[in-house]
Amino acid sequence: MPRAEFVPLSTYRELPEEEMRRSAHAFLETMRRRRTVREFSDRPVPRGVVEDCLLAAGTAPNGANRQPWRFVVISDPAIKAKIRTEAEIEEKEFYSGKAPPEWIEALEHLGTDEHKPFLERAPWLIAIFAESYEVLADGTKAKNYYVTESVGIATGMLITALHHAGLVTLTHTPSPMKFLNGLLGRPSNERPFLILVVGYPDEGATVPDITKKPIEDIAIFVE
Ligand code: IYR
Repeated sequence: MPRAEFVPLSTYRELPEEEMRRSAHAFLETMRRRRTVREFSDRPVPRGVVEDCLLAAGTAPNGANRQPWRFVVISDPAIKAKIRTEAEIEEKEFYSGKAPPEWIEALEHLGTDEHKPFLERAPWLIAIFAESYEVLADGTKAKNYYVTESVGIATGMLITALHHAGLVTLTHTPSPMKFLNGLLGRPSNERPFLILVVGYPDEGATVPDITKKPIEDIAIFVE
């Protein structure tokens, strides 16, 4: 691959320190309002909003700029119903014996079970795939790098963008998710990463009363 041309960093914007502090803190407050929601309204969400959030996710840093993510964005009720059926088959197995007891116990406080009505009710499902390698026009394979890290970062940015737009999400990971390739017609070089459920919260939606770890528990400063 030819060496990239370099251009001036013209998009960077430095903030005066006071504004930097305010901005960092305001963003923290914004992010503290994000909650994973399992009760969705069926109110439609404009496709353009989802497109902008996907483009924001697509700005994510990633291995060798290969951008190894694919987002399959579904509003078709028939496809959503099929995803729900398949996911509930996997989840039923998970909750009735496949998952080790300590995993089930760790999930107890979240109140999850094998029923996944949100997969049909929410206006959008985004099935996120990680492209393990790219198949070039001549059929040869081009390796991708740090695929899981890259897709994880992009997914985090997508969740953040959707929250910033006033929507709620649920990261849903039926396991195994291989059925998504067949259902959505994706090739075998794309591995299902997760399903992001997107929409408005249902009226009266509730969330588990949980907290996030304080700074001492998540960060070690070496100064
Ligand atoms: N995929 C299952 C189980 C599940 C697992 C974890 I880790 C969670 O944080 C939540 C649920 C489900 O969606 O119910």
